[in-house]
Order: sequence, then structure tokens, then C-alpha cells
Amino acid sequence: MPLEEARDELKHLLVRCEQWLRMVGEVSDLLPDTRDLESDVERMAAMRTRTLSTMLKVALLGRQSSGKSFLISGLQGGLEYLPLVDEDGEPSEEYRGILPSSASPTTACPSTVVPVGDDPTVDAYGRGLLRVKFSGRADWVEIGTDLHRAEVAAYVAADGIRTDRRSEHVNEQVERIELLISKARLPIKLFDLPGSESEDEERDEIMYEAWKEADCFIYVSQATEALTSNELRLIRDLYAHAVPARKRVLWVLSGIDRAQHQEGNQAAWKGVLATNNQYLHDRYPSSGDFLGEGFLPVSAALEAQAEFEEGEGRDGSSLRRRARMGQLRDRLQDLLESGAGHKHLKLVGDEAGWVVRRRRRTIADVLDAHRVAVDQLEGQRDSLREELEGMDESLRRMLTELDDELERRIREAQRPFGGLDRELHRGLDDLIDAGNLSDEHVNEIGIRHVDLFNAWMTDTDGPGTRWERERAALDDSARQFLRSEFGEDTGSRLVSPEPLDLDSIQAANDGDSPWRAYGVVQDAANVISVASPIAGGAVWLATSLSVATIAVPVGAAVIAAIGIARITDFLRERESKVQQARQERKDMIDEQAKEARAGFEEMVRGDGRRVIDAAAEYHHRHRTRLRATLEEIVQRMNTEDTAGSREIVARLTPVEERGRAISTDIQELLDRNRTP
Ligand SMILES: Nc1nc2c(ncn2[C@@H]2O[C@H](COP(=O)(O)OP(=O)(O)O)[C@@H](O)[C@H]2O)c(=O)[nH]1
Ligand SMILES: [Mg+2]
Repeated sequence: MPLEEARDELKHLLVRCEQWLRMVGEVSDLLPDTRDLESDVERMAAMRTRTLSTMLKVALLGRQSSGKSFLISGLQGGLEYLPLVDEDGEPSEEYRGILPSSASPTTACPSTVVPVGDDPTVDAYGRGLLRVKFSGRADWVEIGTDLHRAEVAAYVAADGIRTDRRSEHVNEQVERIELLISKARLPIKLFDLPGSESEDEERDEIMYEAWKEADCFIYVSQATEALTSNELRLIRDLYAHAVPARKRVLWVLSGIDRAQHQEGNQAAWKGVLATNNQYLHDRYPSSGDFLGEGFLPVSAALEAQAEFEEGEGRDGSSLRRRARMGQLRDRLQDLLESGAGHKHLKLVGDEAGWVVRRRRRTIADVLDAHRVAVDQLEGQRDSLREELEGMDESLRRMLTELDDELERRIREAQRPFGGLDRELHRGLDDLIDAGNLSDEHVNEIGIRHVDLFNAWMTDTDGPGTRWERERAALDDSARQFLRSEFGEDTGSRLVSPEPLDLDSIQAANDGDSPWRAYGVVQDAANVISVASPIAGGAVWLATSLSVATIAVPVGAAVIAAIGIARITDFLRERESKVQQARQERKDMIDEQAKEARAGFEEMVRGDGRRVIDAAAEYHHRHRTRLRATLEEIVQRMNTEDTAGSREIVARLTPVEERGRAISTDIQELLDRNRTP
């Protein structure tokens, strides 16, 4: 179904969820546990607005001053053209964006522009609400709305004037900033990352962290100059990250308004465009997905001019056409439509469904306890007590068994690592000996290294593929344990176990493609981070036992692959003889193989632990329900108040029924919204 339609429907459902939660509030005197009810209401409201408005996370990469900040402002409709005339009547043009940009290196820290839609709790008018995270502080600080550009620059830009900050902030170190805007042209979160040429390792770390969060990338290069060899490294690192994770890269040649003069028989930017595309094709000949449609020439400046003209009542269509910003937005919109948006809606829908289901269970349990016939109260009480008695022991047994199993499965998945260094040497040694380790040569080795590693990892018998199988089996064991402890939901028992979300078991088993995570990611238009950031991982743990199907194995490859890409840089810095450098390059292969193994182990252990934690959480929740129901029964036996029970049933039944209807509708929407 079309994204817009699904989105509207989900929005509507979230409103119903919120109303329903308020209804639950009105009968809270009858329920054993209404903690966090208020925060659930708020969460629904937040889901409806903020999360629905940022469906895709896009990181912008490129050299310093390549025009990233400028482009972000333009993409979101926040760039203003200001024709100036000085006192001598000399005209010049200026632009005012929502993020500061200037000819000298500007962005000092990662900045993110976040659309917040019509969220009434966020006051983000004008050029937006600036929030800042300072180093060493846990909380974000709201600086204010629609600030003067100098004030924004004072926090954001390397050349900003610190004394323009609030006085309590002049000596703070800014770590990240966010600009929340209410009027955005695309429901997309855009990261502006600091330039790549800083020699600052810490900055690089921050940058790679942001990469992990991104669903896709825009590589920005300026139209006034072809790609430089300096950009080799950044593009290679991007390759190492984006290819295994199947994240799309959009290549943008920005600022074509500044390269309009004729060179040869064409506008200068056309030559740059051809050179850049050739550059990529030569180095990444077999990576069609990575190169996509190649560089798209755009100018946010021309579009801002068009808007100015139209505001003056003149025709701006020619400028607008030459700006090509619409084409870039279309490409981003395609990414949304092709999966990321639907995936995002699914996450929101799942979360809402989970919140409702959890509350509804509690209500159903109380109802059931009051519907038990008087002559059966005693029997039910005894059987609940009996069930509760063995719970401690059963939890302990489950954890011990699963922990042991996890360690066994990690060993199984890791088995192939013994042969990694041999495999890499076989593929790389000849190439290393064939050149003199020039920039180009080293780059070629780096790319080959990344390719070999990824292929090995995702081979049918590679660790990634193996772990997919092992994790699915662990997940299965956890389910089987829970099912044998608590039984199936037959509807005949007082506290019937919650469904174990069998859907995701099937999803994990039907994969004929190796390392299924990759397949999932591809279907979802290259979204991997989408599995984590919504209101908190806990929801996922509870919704389904197979968490992190997507993120983890891919993450392992990605991190290791960046590691590989980095190796080559160490070597370039050294002035050793070629022969020696070659040997060192080969030794580094062994190092990387070792590190990859350690990183992999850490990653999959965390993944497996999440499965176990989810099982424990399930166990715990079932026990809580048993206890609450027992209490309700005992109370009934003590008071023998049948009239009271009748009233409770009368008040809770409509709430339960309404909740069930909402759950069904959410499920139905999620089913229809499945991406093919
Ligand atoms: N005319 C024009 N100037 C641009 C364009 N893109 C960037 N600039 C200018 O180039 C400089 C660097 O841009 P900025 O966005 O700060 O680069 P960043 O470091 O990649 O964020 C600034 O002075 C911008 O005003 C463009 O499309 N057209
Ligand atoms: Mg910038």
C-alpha cells in the first residue's frame, strides 16, 4: 500500500491507542498494575508525531566546505536567497540557511536536522529549535527557537564566536547539536558530519558512530573541482561500511551554480561530473549498487533564487529546473518508498501494538479472575499457587541451559576463523607484490581486502552465515523451553501464556539466501539502524524473541571492514622501503584477522545475550501475571462479594473489547503494509 496512506492510517490508529490508554486510566482502580500508564500515553503521542516524521536517516559525507550544511538547508526548504547591494551599488548574493555554512571550515561537530512535524510539544518555528549536547554532560540543553545565525554559529561552527553563546556555555565543549524543525520538505533526518580531513582520531570515531546510525548516505562533492586523491580514503571507508550493510549511497555534485562558465564546449561542472563518475567506475568496477546512478548535479542556491523570484511574482521555473533539487528529493523519496518508510512504520506499529497488548493482558486477567464461578475459586487458587511455586527454579534452569548453549553456539560460529588469514593472503599477497604501494595501489589493496573479507564472512559456511543459523537455533531453544514450561495458549486456563510471536520464527527459517540479515536489509532499502533507535530496545526484546536479526552480524562485518580500510593508512605514513612496506602490509593481514575474530565474538555474544534476556523477561512477566491473578482470586474468596465482581466485569469488559479491536486493526495494518 502507498506509504502516505499507510502513514495516515497508522497516525489515526495511534490516536485511538492514546484514547484507549486514557480509558484504561479511568478503570485503573480495578487493575493491579498501572505504573507508567501516563508515560505510555506520552509515548503514543511522541510516536505519532516525531517518529512518524523522521522515517529515514541520511548522513552527508564529503570534504570540508563541499557544501553539506548548505545542501541540508536547501533540501529541507530552509535556504533563503538575499540579494545584497553595498553602498557603492555593487550587487552581491548571500544565502541564509538553517545550518551555518561558510567558506572556511565550519561544522565543528556532528549536527543533525530533525523534522518534528506538527508535534505540539516541540516549539520549532522559524529556523528551528537548537538543542546542544555538551561533552561530559548527560542531558541535552535547549538553546532556543529561531535564533540569530551568529548565535547558532557560536555553538555549531568552528569559527563561531564563543562569547555569542549564553554565558553559562562559553567554556563548554560542544559534542553534538540537533536542530528540530517543524516545516520540513522531507520526513528525513539529515546528519551533517564534520569534514573528513581532520587528523583528529576522536572526531573520526564520532563520525563512524554516526555512520552506524545512518540508513543511507549522500556523498557531497563540489562542482568547482573534481574529486581529489584526498577523497580516496573517505570513499574507500564508505565502501567498507556501506556495501556489507547494503546501505545506498547517493552521489551529489553540489554548487553547480558556481561552475557555470564554459570550459571546452560545455559548462565547467559537466566536465567535473564526467571526471568524477569515471573516477568511481575505475576504482569500483564491479560495484553497481555502490555507484548507483552516479553523481547528480544540483544547486540548492539556484532553487533558493527560484523561490526568491517567485516570491517577487516573477517566473522561477527555469532556475528551478536547473537547480535539479527536485530530482534529489525524488531519489530520497524513492528510498523511503522502496522500503525504509514501510519498515519504519512497521516498527512504530509494532511498538504501539505491544503497548496495547501488554495493558490488555492485565485487564483480561482481572476479568477472567472475576468470571470464575464461585465454586471453582478454591481449585483455581491452588493451581495458581502450584504454578508459582516452581518459578524460581524454572528460571534458574532456563538461564543455565541457555547460557551454556550460547557459548557452544558462539564456538560453532567462530570455527572458520582459523582459515581467515590464509584466505586473505591467498587473495592479497600477489597484489601487494605487484605494486609500489602508491596511494592508488594501496587503495586497490584496501578495496580488495574489504571485498575478500565480506565474501568470506557471508559465504554459506562463513561465520556470519553460521551465526545466523546458530542464533536462530538459540532463539528456538528459548521458545521451546518457555512453551514446555507454560504450555500453549489454549484459552482454557486462567492465565493463558502470551503468544510467542511465531511469525518471527518462520521469518528466521525461510531464508535460502546465506546470511539472511543481508537479505532483510536489502528488502528494507538498506535500513539497518532502523532496528534500534525507536523508543528503546526493550520494546523489541519483549515483542519478539528474535531481536537484532538485522543489526548485529552486519555490524560485525562493517566494523571489521573499516578496520581493514584503516590498515593501509598506517603504512602510507611510514617511509619504509617498498619491500619492507610490503612485508608489513602482509603482517597487518594477520592482525586484522585476529581483531576481526575478537570483534565478532563480542558482537555475537551480545546478540545471543539479548535473546536470553528476552526469554527471561517473558518468564518474569508471566510470573507477575500469575501473582496478580492469584491475589485477585484470594481477595474474592475473602470478600465473597459477587455484586462487586459483577460491577468489575461490567466496567472492564468494554475496555477490553475496545483494546482487542485496536490490536486487531494494528495487526491488520501491519499485514497490509508488508513490503513485497
Ligand atoms: N553559490 C553556492 N554556494 C555554495 C553552495 N554550496 C555551498 N556553498 C558555499 O560553500 C561554502 C561551504 O559550504 P558548507 O555548506 O559550509 O560546507 P560543509 O563544510 O560541507 O558543510 C559556504 O560558503 C557556502 O555558502 C551552492 O550550491 N551554491
Ligand atoms: Mg558543514
